[in-house]
Amino acid sequence: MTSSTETLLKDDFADAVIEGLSQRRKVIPARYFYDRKGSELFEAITALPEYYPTRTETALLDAHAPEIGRIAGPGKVVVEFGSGSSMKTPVFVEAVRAAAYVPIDISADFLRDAAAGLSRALPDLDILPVAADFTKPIALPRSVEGRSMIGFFPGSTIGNLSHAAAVDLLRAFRITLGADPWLAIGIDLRKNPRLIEAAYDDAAGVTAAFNLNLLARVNRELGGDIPLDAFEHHAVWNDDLGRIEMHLAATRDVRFHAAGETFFLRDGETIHTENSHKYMIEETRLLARAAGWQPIRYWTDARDLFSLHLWRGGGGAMEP
Ligand code: AVI
Repeated sequence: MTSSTETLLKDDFADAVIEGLSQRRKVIPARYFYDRKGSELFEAITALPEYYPTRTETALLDAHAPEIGRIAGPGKVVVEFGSGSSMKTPVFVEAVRAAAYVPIDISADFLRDAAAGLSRALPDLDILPVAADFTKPIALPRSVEGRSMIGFFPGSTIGNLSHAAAVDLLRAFRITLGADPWLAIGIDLRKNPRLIEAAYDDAAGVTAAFNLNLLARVNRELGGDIPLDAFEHHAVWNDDLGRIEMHLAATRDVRFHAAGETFFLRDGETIHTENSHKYMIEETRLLARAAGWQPIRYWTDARDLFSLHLWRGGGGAMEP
């Protein structure tokens, strides 16, 4: 990353923290979890016994990615939104017999790691990284223009968005993927809330450390003096909104500085840091259709924990 990009991202973080902590209901957007330390902690979360999504989705991909390849047809360009997760990408790219792989990420660091990891696993694959914000429709490299593409969006990252933002994102994917777009997407399912709460509040405290790292990051990057011992991790199922929420709750009245401002939280007040929506299958279909996708097939595990979907876009005729 160039230093001017770093400065821009830092300003963006400072603005988001000032805005979020100035509200009556305090928030820091979840996208700021993923500095290097946060990304390492997230990797550790994916291996926890309570965190079922990653291993369930991996098993679904192992079992069904070849079928996705058969239905969508071989020789597609695989476009991954978000840097490749080292475990899932090679399995998918190989199973669909991809002609090329285009990882898209806003972070040049993550992209470099993803491309290097994949070229070691699949040395003959044509890899064309794109550093861009994929939440808006973007132009892909000229060499893949006009070729048939399949988007890959695993991990139920879609669940971290509001429903409206999820529809906008899925619409942007459809436009980015050209005239005959396909999408393979992992979506976590609604289930017994106790299982979900355990997945977001593990016994080893890794998710708590992941959540608290956000405050540590404010201290490191924005000259903050937040006393971390005045906050604890909460993970709460919100049944009305079908989502697990993560908060950082003040355990006493606390005053601190960050990004040049002073903030105050009362004992028990929280900073809302993340939503992770869980869907019913019927809701995944509504989501697909609202964004101009046609659900083709889906697969779930034996316990109905997680779902893997194959959708097809309506072709070039569809309105953005
Ligand atoms: C990245 N995302 C899909 C994860 C999730 O499950 O919502 C982030 C996460 N937060 C806590 N644990 C995992």
